[in-house]
Amino acid sequence: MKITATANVNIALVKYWGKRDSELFLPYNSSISLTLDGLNTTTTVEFGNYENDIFILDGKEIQGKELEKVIGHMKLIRKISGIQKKAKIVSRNNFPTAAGLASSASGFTALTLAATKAAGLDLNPKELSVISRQGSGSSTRSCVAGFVEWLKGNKDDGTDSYAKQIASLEHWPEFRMITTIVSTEAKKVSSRAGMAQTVETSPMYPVWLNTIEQDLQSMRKGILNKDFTLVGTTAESNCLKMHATMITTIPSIIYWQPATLEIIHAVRSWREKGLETYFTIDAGPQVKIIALENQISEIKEKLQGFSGVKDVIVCKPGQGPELIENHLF
Ligand code: 2P0
Repeated sequence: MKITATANVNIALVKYWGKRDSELFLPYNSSISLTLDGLNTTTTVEFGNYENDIFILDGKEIQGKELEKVIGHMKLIRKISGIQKKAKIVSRNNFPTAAGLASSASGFTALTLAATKAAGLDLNPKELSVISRQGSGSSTRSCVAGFVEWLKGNKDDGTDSYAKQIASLEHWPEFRMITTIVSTEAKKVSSRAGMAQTVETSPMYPVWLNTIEQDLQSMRKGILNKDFTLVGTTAESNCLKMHATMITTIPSIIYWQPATLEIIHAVRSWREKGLETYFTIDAGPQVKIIALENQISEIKEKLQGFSGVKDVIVCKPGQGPELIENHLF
């Protein structure tokens, strides 16, 4: 049977950076994110008489490392479901893959939903997130709508490391994330390799782990009370702490470009002048601005003055993954 699923990207407000088990994708710390409306991956899966799994992304047949990741995930789904057949997988992002947005998050969530369903499984969001996690950590959080916590769990088998909703998208509909695209070049150090190096070599990593519970507590409280200042200040300082662990990794990982720093300074100066916004940055140069709906037109206008900003994408809280009827092949 042919099944098609769609899933949104998510952006972390308290970040995931470091695995305690890289086979099962178990993180050292819990993380909190917002699933975003409008930035999504659509994936069609069909098990059939194929010699090997075939993966086509945005019209191109994928080989090498990216294909290996997908095959590894399909093996897991075959093991769980008992299905033997190989599959054809066709996938499409509605944003440029190289834009440094979380394409592996939406990608593995859409793949997990479509492939498990095509294999005859009917999973709830918690079960889906446990399987999706083993394709890519950040995809755990795209399995659920709105404001989401990926619980790190304590068990060795990973059954208690899954995504749980903190608040639905109706809870805070005015909340916005603005992605500024400053570079579309592929990054030199992948998140997967980067976080492993950080855990191994950064003298700041213990500080990250020692202060994360406080950040998680503040973020949960900020979201539940719709306290924009608490959410923004916590997100910004958590992001800077994560980048401090990256920068102090040996060899150093610096994802920022000059335009990244330019926007950081701009957000801080807007704030001093009364436009209360905050920033967060992932494993790449793009800056995400945390804002509220009534600030969007002013921020967009201000960003027009930045020659380093190639594109601006505004997103509101989004849905979890869904099955759809429009197959890609
Ligand atoms: C996050 N990032 O919380 C953090 C912030 C990047 C910086 O999750 O190895 O692509 O597949 O688990 O999920 C990126 O990590 O890495 C990430 P794997 P993934 O959003």
